[in-house]
Amino acid sequence: MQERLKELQEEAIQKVEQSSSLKDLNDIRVAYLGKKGPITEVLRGMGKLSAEERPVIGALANEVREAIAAKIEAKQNHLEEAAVLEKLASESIDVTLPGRPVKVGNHHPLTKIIEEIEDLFIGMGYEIAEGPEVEQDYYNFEALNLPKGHPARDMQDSFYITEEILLRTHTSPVQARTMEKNNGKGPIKIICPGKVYRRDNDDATHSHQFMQIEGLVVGENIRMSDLKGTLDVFAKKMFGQDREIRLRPSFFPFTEPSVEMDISCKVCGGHGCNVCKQTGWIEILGAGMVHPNVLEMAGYDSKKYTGFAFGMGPERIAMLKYGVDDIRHFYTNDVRFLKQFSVEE
Ligand code: 2NL
Repeated sequence: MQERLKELQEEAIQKVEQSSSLKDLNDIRVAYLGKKGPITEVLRGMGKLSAEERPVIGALANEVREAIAAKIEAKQNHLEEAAVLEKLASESIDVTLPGRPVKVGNHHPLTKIIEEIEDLFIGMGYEIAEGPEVEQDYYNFEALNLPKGHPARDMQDSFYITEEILLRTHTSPVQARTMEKNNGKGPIKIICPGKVYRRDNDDATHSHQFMQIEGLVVGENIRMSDLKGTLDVFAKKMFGQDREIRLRPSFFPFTEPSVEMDISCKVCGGHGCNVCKQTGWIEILGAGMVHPNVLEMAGYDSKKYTGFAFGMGPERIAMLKYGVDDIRHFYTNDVRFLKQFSVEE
């Protein structure tokens, strides 16, 4: 019987050594140490042994069982550790591998134009001012020298919410509000970008919703020459140092005198082509000296304070700068169009 136990121990230990998985180990455990295993069987048969043999065999059987159990446990620890190491090795990350490129979008062409213009004027000491798109008739028209019934209101046919509330037709009300807030004091140097609305039928050059950027300077001794110098800096920075500007007399109800600014045509160098409609000049914006009525309504003494203002359409600037032939491209969100502006400057 002692020999049988020794054999069992050797046999089990050999199997444990040869095992290569936790499942094998468990099978061995069940086979040798389980309730139906050979060692349990030996212990069960102890009753048949003599009183001298019993403690010897009992002690040996326990020894054998513990030896096998210890061997199984050691092997189990070893297998578990090996599994962890293997998992770690297989999951290690090579941090030196190049990353996968992330698809990045780009700014909308109008956003690019507006930010470029903002930066340019911030560089000249201007601040950005914004205001509501749903506006009072007073700030959109009256405060800008466009009383009710004024014929020039027809040019800015609008979307009315009520008799007195409308979608703003230009960003000028932001400037009127800023002047009012300054309580008759200068100086003011602001740029007002934003969405504006007009009741219009959309075509290649018209949109019922579009962008505007206006500028306003109010202070003492602000003169027409300041306006001209400012617009010259703007035109050259925006379209190239080789561009000339030209001011033509015009009319706006909120400025007096009023002008329209053209830049020299780069395509033909001034000789006349399709882009400049054979004139050598391209119209860019409207401007003028702030009308005394507008200054007075905002609380300024128009004898002491003067100012200049200008307004332009970013769509038009973008169309000229990027060669876009239809304003509707800016609003139909065709990614094939928008992607062409993906190289950020
Ligand atoms: C254009 C012309 C212009 C202004 C906008 C303005 C604002 C105030 C007072 C005086 Cl608060 N003027 N704005 C002046 C002249 C022209 O815009 O063709 N815009 C697209």
